[in-house]
Order: sequence, then C-alpha cells, then structure tokens
Amino acid sequence: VVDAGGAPLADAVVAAYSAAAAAADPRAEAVMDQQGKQFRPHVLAVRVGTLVHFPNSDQIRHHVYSFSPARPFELKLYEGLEAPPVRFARPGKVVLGCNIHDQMLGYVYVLETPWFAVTDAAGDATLKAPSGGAFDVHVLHPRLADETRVSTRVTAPHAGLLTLRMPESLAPASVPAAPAEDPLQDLFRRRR
Ligand SMILES: [Cu+2]
Repeated sequence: VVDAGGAPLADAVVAAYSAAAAAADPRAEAVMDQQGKQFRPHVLAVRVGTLVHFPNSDQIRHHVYSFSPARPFELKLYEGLEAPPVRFARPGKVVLGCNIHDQMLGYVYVLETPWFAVTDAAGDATLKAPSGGAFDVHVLHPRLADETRVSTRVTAPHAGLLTLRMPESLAPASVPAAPAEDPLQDLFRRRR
C-alpha cells in the first residue's frame, strides 16, 4: 500500500471480503498492549466478535476509553492485567484514547471478514485466503476519512505484487498525536 505520493504506507488495514467466509469464531482473541505510553500495535484489525485484551505493560496506570459508536467503552485507571477484555461485536472503526495521556491514540478496526492484515513500515501486508476464491479487497487508513478507501477485486492465489495507492493525502496530524479537531477528543474534553 502506498500513499497518494507513492511512499509506503504503514498502519493501513487491508481486508478481503467473500461470501464464502465461515462464521466468526466466538473464541477469537487479540491483544492491544500499552507500552511507552503508546498503544501497540497502533492499529489492530480484528474480526467481528473478537475479545480484545488491553494489558498495560507500563509501570504507570492507564485509563483507556473510546467514544466510537461501534464500541464505546472505558477501562478505568489500571495497571498490569487488571482490565477485563472487551468484546467487539459490531463492525466499524474504534478510536482509542487514554484519560491520563492525551497523546495516546490507537485504533481497532472491527471487520466482517476473517481475511485481513495491517501494513508494516514497508507498506506490506500478506493475506492468506482460500485458493480459487474471488475477493473484494478494501484498504482503509486511520489518517484518511472513513469514506476514503481503495477497493479492487482479486482472485486468490494472486501471483505477484498488488500495489494499492491511496487517493488522498494523509491528514496532517502526526501519529500518535490526536488531531485537535477530532470530535471524539472534543467530546471527551467537554465531558471532563
Ligand atoms: Cu495512559
């Protein structure tokens, strides 16, 4: 995945959709850690129904929250493994923040497919999908508007590299700083 200027794009969510997908496994689990006052990974992709753990690997307490409609929740001041896991039962983009550290920003993308990956620093992602299937491949990125996405149709196995270029420049906010105009941040500040 490359950005509008052709540079490799990390933290892009690549998801492949097919009607042939089996039902979601209710035992699916994933981890969104907190290390060095950052969410790690910065972008986590999961399938609908996944239980996500939020361990705190720092020696300070964090207070994780989201106001996103897909999954509003709050894990009040905690350390270590104290926080209960959170199930993400609806598809959508869930923006994460920390009540204590304003610069902490993370994302959970909840997807209605078992085939997805997040691009690495080189912009690469590899998806393992059933051979012979036809897939609609979508690419999303947290620093692009939610309605901005690249789509293409691919038949697996796909020989060679598929390069997907995002159509717009990224929002100017540098990761991990939360953009000042972020309505979720505004809402949080008003409530605080
Ligand atoms: Cu924190």
